[in-house]
Amino acid sequence: MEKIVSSGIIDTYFAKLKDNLDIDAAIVGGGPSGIVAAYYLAKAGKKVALFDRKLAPGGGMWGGAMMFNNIVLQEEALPIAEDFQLTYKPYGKHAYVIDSVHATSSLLYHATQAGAVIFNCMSVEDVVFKNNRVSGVVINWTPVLLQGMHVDPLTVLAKAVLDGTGHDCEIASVVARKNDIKLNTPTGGVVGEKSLSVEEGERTTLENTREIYPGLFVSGMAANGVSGSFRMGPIFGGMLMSGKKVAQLILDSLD
Ligand code: 48F
Repeated sequence: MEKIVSSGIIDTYFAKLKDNLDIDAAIVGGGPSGIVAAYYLAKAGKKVALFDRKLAPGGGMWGGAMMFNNIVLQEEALPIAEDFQLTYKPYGKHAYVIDSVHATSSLLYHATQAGAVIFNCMSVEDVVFKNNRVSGVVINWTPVLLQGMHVDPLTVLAKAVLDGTGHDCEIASVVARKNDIKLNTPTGGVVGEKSLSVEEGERTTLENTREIYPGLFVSGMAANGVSGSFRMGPIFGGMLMSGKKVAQLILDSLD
């Protein structure tokens, strides 16, 4: 039995990894926007893998606000909440409150049920850059990077790469820094996010969700970060809507 447990895990894990070395969409970051994007892409029949450096993907959604584990959604995001079968309660005018653990686990459940493959404990440290196009991601184990070990990475080819890494916009930053190119942002580089303004931040998250370089898309806080817009705190409708919007943009580009 000991041997079956170990070989079962090893055989199937490596088959899963091998099966995802050339995919339609590579999503970097399992925050709400990345998971929602993974769900709609997988639902549309695309081959999609999501990489998150943490043991538990979910990004900034688990902790609510200051670890008060509830989050707020606005009315416009309710159709997405329905798609993920989230249970919410109205609070005040046009606001809805959801238990953040229920919300995060439901997002992850539906994305994986739809066929998105999640690789946790894996960091994306760079992209594959070919013919002036972002063409995949460069992956390594998070503990390798945390330890500062000099171990070379592996690559995953992807027709589209989504930077859903949140406030630090890590993938857009590495692409801009290394390749002497201009991104589709106000400065041509990563502008960096502004302080907190809820309505403005929510609105611009959706506006800033776009392809910022051939093959490279941004969603969620990374979208606002690259374009120099506001953060918004523990209201998550913009994140969900950004994930849905970017999935459609990627689908359009794939077709
Ligand atoms: O920050 P995060 O939750 O992304 P998001 O979808 O949502 C933002 C909100 O949570 C919140 C907010 C809402 O109002 O302001 O902050 O923009 O999740 C980002 C995920 O990306 C992972 C990280 O572990 C987290 O789960 N991540 C970041 N960089 C990398 C990465 C990387 N280089 N490789 C792999 N995963």
